Amino acid sequence: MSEVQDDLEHLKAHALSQPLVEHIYTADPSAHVFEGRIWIYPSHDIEAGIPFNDNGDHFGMEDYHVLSMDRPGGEVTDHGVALHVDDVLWAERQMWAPDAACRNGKYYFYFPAKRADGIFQIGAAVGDSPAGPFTPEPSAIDGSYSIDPAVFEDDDGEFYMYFGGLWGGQLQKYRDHVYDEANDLRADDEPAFGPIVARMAADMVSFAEPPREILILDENGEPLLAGDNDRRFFEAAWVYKHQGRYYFSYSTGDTHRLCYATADNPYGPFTYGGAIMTPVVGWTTHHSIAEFEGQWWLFYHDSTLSEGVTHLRCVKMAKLTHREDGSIETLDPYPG
Ligand code: FUB
Repeated sequence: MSEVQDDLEHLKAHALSQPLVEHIYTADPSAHVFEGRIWIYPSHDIEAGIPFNDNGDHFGMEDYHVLSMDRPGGEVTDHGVALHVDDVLWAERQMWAPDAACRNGKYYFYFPAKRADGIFQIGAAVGDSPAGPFTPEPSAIDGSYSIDPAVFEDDDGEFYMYFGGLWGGQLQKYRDHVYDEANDLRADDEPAFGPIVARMAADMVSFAEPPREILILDENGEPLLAGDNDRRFFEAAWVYKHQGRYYFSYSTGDTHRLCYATADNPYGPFTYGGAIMTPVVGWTTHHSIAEFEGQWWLFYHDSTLSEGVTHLRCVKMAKLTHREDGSIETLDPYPG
């Protein structure tokens, strides 16, 4: 056994938790409690045979499966294909990290995909069951761009979509929400790119307002800088509320951490709070957070199931703890 394989075996043996399913590769788990059951909306990883690059073209996913369980540790059901790229008129490839929401008994599924011109947008699809299938809208959500939609329902019944991702996610190509191929990453001493937010319209398949950029501030109230790779937003937005505060959590991408920031309203600015999880096996790290019967859970992925292949991942879940002061205890995915 090589040294690398030896290390992987050790990490697998000492993992915080095990894959929720092993019959398919899954990633980017967005978890919700609908109708008293835990529903997980993951990416469905496949070996698409596309060479690796920094744009993530090797993440060539084509469809989505929905997973569910009646309780943590319960049997996980795979509800089969809920949506396929061939059924989406506007999309051509790369069905990346999705999310879902429920409003007035209807279920809405949100997903990023590349159009034929290679530009990512975010689509919506509608169904009558949390398991799908979902019927896609004929066009992408007007005003949406980049990747990784996460839809948060506030206590007043308003829904907000958070989205955006750097590098292959194309967020750096936008200024004031307009794409230009000539745009690129900001200099290290400039403010970091923020995630984007827009309130959803009542139809849940369009925005009620123009998208706006969110600021994440440091401990001195200054915007995190583009060169602050350990703390700045990269991709994989998620929002939830705990004890009246809004928690925005995300991946730092090239430094492979899950971090969070808090605010007193859904638009921010958010103030950086700390790390939720240290790096996992594999390049990407992407999560969601949900409460089930009074316990908070972190849903995340790593690449242990494929022995470290970065685009063949497996979703997992672990208990998450908020301290009395609202801060989050940092999890080590391989504590042994
Ligand atoms: O799964 C494809 C991409 O990898 C996601 O959209 C990102 O968040 C990263 O997990």
